[in-house]
Amino acid sequence: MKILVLGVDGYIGWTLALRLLSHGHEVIGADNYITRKRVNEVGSSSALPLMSFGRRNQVLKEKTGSNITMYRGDVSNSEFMDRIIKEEKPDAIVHLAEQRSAPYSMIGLKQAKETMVKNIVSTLNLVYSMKEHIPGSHLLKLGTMGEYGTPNIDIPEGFFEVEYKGRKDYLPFPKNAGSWYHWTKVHDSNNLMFANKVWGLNVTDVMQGVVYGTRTREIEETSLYTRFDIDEVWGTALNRFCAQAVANLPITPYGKGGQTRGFLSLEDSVSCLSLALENPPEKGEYRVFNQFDEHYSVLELAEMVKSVYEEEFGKPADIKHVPNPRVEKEEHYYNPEHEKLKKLGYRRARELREEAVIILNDLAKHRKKILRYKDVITPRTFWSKSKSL
Ligand code: USQ
Repeated sequence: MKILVLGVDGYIGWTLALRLLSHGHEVIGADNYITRKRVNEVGSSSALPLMSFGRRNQVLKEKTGSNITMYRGDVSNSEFMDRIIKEEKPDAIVHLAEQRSAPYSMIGLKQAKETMVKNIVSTLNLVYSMKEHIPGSHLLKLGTMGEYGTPNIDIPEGFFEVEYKGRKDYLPFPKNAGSWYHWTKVHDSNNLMFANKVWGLNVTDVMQGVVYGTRTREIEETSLYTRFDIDEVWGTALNRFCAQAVANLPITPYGKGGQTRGFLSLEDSVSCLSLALENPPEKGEYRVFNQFDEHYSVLELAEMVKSVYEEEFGKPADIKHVPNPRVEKEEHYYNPEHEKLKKLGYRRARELREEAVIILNDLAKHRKKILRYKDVITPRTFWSKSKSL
């Protein structure tokens, strides 16, 4: 298949491209490298060495004989989006080119607007371009488990049967996101459902949990590393906890730490996305996958990292509950379904503890670099105090 990966320079985009190439697909990529810039702006950097895209693509060619055809640009620019789709006419498109940080979207109005506009407009550009040039291709769009929020009932995969005042219907499950970023994904999902309804576009909307990990099986050397963020804006829970342990900083569950989320490794994330691409939806179908392996509370993950670091590495690690910068429930029910990908053949690659050992080992080699960024690890973006201008 010819597959276009939008956001190919990102944490998941790069590793997915490596997996797709290894499966014999042709990969076209697009990116404007904005995440590199935004991470630098908060005084941070990838904790692992990160070569330029061009250099990584060159190494890829030398090692495997194939690489990515790259387009540099912003997919919220409709002319740019349209040009790639028209020139390449891919069989499938993976849309990962959205602003992906919840804290970033909560800094203030400027960041909230940027997140809203860029994310929603890029998806709109894409569906219009697909309708015009490749109406039969498959759009695999990255949404988030955070679209559902944390309701006090089980969460289905996208739709559920509901009975109200004696009548029944099969409806989208209500969404209740927790940041401006997460709401953009809800708005995207609504727009995709509508594009499917009016034009019959083939869509897989992936509700993905929090991803952790430093590598996938294609990454055996540092020159092919993907980015790995640890600061309070761009880093995510388990990755941050491992970096904190390695840097001898306290591991920071926010508040009580009972916040429960679906998690999955980077290896599993790219396996699931490849499976979804290689098993496309029916013609004219809009389908939703809940993509995570297991759910954990952040305190459970903090305790797991502490115990792995102490038992396997023989080093001490501390856990410190810090005031929660976010507005979210710290204790709640959480039970989302996640069967559809398993039915397609998804099995987790490794146990959580094994993956934590790999992450801690990789990070330990770059401890000095992590220590350079220790000041941006502590939370300072507060949901309820975001700036008005
Ligand atoms: N958390 C801590 N301590 C930390 C960092 C986070 O307790 O040092 C807690 C947060 O309060 C939250 C949970 O961990 O309850 C998850 O936060 P996160 O920063 O790991 O992830 P989140 O902001 O939810 O966003 C990340 C990705 C986003 C993706 C989402 C999937 O950045 O792109 O959509 O995970 S999900 O969380 O399922 O919505």
